[in-house]
Amino acid sequence: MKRVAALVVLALSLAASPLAVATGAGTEREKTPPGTWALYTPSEVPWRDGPESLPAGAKVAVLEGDPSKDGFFTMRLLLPDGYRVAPHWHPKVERLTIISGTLNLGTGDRFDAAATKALPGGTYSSMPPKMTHFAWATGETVLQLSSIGPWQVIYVDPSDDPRKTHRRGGTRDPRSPLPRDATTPASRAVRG
Ligand SMILES: [Cu+2]
Repeated sequence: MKRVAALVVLALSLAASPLAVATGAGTEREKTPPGTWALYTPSEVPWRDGPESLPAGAKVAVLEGDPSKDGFFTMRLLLPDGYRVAPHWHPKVERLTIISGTLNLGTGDRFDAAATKALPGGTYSSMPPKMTHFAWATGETVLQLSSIGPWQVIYVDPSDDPRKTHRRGGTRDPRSPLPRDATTPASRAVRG
């Protein structure tokens, strides 16, 4: 009896472990298929470096679904103090909740740190597709995107796209789906 209980505890802890999500085979969607419980307490959020579509220094955690695919997803972004994202747009609605810190968000094609609105923790934004915007962070800032994938970032100035610097000659079409990196290492393995 005791052994059964121990096995159950082990199975539960494996299922909830960020490590299991980060290293397991298959996509994030398969880890939390519809009808199963995706639960992350703050210390269990599976942060890792990325995504590739944003400048280096950010962290990303996929909590539900697969942002590179069609369908609902939830992911978090952690931006260090002073982090900047150049003007860009998304082909789909970007639904954003600020969890902590302050995101300074501006609209338009030109980055202007002075022309932003300070959005503190607790803010919700639902931005229509193709609206150009840019942002910078005051203090370490955590955002949550809960939206319908695929999530793509298209920079107004392609030279702002950090994916270009990863590939010689910048052969990648920025309009093609989000790089594998934007989801989970698991799905990277599957898709790569
Ligand atoms: Cu955006």
